[in-house]
Amino acid sequence: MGDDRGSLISLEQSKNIPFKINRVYYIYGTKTNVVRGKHAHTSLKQVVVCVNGSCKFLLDDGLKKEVIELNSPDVGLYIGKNIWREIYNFSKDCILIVLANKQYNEEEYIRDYKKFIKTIKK
Ligand code: T46
Repeated sequence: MGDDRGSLISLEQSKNIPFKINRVYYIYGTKTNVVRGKHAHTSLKQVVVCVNGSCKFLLDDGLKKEVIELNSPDVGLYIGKNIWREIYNFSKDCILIVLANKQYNEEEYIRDYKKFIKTIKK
């Protein structure tokens, strides 16, 4: 919805975000050599937008791995449940905004890769 003044992107639940938004958080100031994530969620759905800078997401469903570089504020990455993610190669100016369908709940995190593989095979 940009115009000659610049760009504007609107995120609306059940319109361009495929769930009810219960939480928004953002990540910035991550050091370049840091790897974030290294976990999966048993029920959480999220959309991630890199509104500034860039980083890479390794996504793994236990069968296939895919690397996606986020480097544009007009791209949203949807991550459903039971997807292992590792986030790395952060540029100094990287800012991620994340919309989530649930409030924060550490109990639905799987932070051990072997446990993740066991869970998805059930
Ligand atoms: C994901 C990536 C992109 C909270 O208290 N509330 C929150 O909403 C979140 C997300 C985290 N926390 C606490 C839990 C930890 O003590 O903040 C600390 C850092 O969280 P975490 O290690 O999970 O952060 P990341 O950057 O590794 O992962 C987060 C999300 O957890 C994850 O779902 O996809 O950002």
